[in-house]
Amino acid sequence: MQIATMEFKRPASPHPERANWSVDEVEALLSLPFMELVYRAAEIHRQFFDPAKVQLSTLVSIKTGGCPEDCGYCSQSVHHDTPVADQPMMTVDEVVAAAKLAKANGAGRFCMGAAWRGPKDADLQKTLDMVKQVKALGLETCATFGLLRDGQAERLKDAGLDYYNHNLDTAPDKYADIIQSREYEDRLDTLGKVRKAGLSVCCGGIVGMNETRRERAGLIAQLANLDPQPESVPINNLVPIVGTPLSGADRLDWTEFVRTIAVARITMPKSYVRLSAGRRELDEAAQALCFLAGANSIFYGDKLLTTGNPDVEADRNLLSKLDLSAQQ
Ligand code: SAM
Ligand code: DTB
Ligand code: SF4
Repeated sequence: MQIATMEFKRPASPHPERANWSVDEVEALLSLPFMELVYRAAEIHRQFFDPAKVQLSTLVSIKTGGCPEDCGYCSQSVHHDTPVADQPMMTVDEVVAAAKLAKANGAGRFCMGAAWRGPKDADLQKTLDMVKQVKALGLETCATFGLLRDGQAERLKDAGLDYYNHNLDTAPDKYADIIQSREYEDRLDTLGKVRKAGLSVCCGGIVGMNETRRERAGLIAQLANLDPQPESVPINNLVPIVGTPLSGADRLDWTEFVRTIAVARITMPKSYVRLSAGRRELDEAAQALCFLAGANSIFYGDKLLTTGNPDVEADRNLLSKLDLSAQQ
């Protein structure tokens, strides 16, 4: 029996890319009947992407712990008594070995994270070699080093960096409840520097921090109103860390997580939406719904920065069961 290949019908765009989303509009989308919301997001996803492809990014923490910032969710802040200790920076060889493994496992992008408020120039210098050598392996490169000072984004770009990850994390009016050591404006300033240097922007946030649906809408409106919109939008579900102020946060219901993904897809139709931290708490069926609702990227590899992620084997099985494949 011959099975007809499905043709993707491209519906007319319901809206051009736009940078004037109001929080009310985004909240209204989040509040649509669940099935209607997923359906609309899936339609838009098909308009701009091959829905059978998933982008795979592998993370490595090149400098773990001892961070002077006080982010209420983070295992690496010196302000919280967590099981994560301050460790020295990885060597270039160690980072390159991790990148080779990521490539052998099928990742397309390698993301280097550091527990810094921002890089000192001497530390940044050491990372440039990492970026150069990882890029030379044929991987896309991403870095997340915190706030950048003038000139630092350009140096990363010259070394071969493709993406800079810098999250807005939550709604502007919720920020001070979560982080006191910096302001929303500081994050926006670094995002501006990253854009100006010609780097691609990876910018998303965390849900499940006891925020309201309206506050989730506030985060998404901020992300969608970045002009141009970020190329990559990681949506993290809080991984509760013992010893942090948010360790006891109420778990977000999985349907609300799927809603967040769907609305990110609708409001940022051309961005990669990454199903990020917290995936171990989502069963396969919920992850499948996230892919249907427009997620088209994951963190791939047994570890995130300091916490676990589904192992490579489990992800391969899941993608295979869903007839999804890695974007080359
Ligand atoms: N220090 C840099 C910074 O804050 O930009 C880079 C590393 S920081 C760990 C990167 C991102 O990881 C944060 O912006 C946040 O979105 C996410 N993150 C950190 N801890 C998390 C947690 N416990 N659960 C979910 N996401 C988390
Ligand atoms: C992002 O949005 N999520 C990643 C990456 N960018 C750097 C980090 C998730 C961290 C989860 C908690 C941990 O492993 O410490
Ligand atoms: Fe430091 Fe980043 Fe953790 Fe905040 S999220 S404490 S800046 S490592």
